[in-house]
Amino acid sequence: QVRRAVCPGSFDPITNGHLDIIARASRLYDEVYVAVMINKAKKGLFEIDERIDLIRQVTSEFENVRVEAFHGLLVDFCKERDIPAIVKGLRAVSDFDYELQMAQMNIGLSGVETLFVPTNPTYSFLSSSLVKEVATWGGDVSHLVPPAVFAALTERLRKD
Ligand code: COD
Repeated sequence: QVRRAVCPGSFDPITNGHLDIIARASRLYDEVYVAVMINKAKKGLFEIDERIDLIRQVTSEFENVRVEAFHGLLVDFCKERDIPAIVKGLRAVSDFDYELQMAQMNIGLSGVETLFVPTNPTYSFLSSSLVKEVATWGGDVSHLVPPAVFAALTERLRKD
């Protein structure tokens, strides 16, 4: 029996915090799917294809990690691929309320379990939105995202 898990998110863009969770999941499971949510209502800084491309680049060392887009319910993505577990990072108590709601909804909908991994304390304050905000105003985020993401951010923000 192949043990599969999914790390879902918006990944706009992927940060070192996301990457840490994906790396740890890849050590615990045989196959890890990184599922990039398509949200038509919310235009991000990066297109879905660009996010996927960046995630593939920065996870290329992990042979058991695959990256895919999804829309609709995460539990349907899981059902279609026979994935029994969602792996999420927990940064702080502030994440907990909403994450617990989603976990309980997801197990109620289809029996998919959610496992929480405590964030590496180095990244506990880190989010894609803060990275974008700081980078927009010229702050240095090079230690918060992988080099390929830093390059893409710099390029994107220069154009805008
Ligand atoms: N350290 C560790 N982990 C982190 C960090 C960090 N610094 N930052 C983020 N993470 C982890 C968290 O586990 C987080 O949940 C995940 O990475 C993704 O983060 P984001 O910000 O890219 O993504 P979100 O929060 O926008 O993603 C939300 C989902 C896409 C997971 C959620 O909305 C979802 O499942 N949507 C699908 C629709 C659905 O099924 N809805 C019903 C849910 S009950």
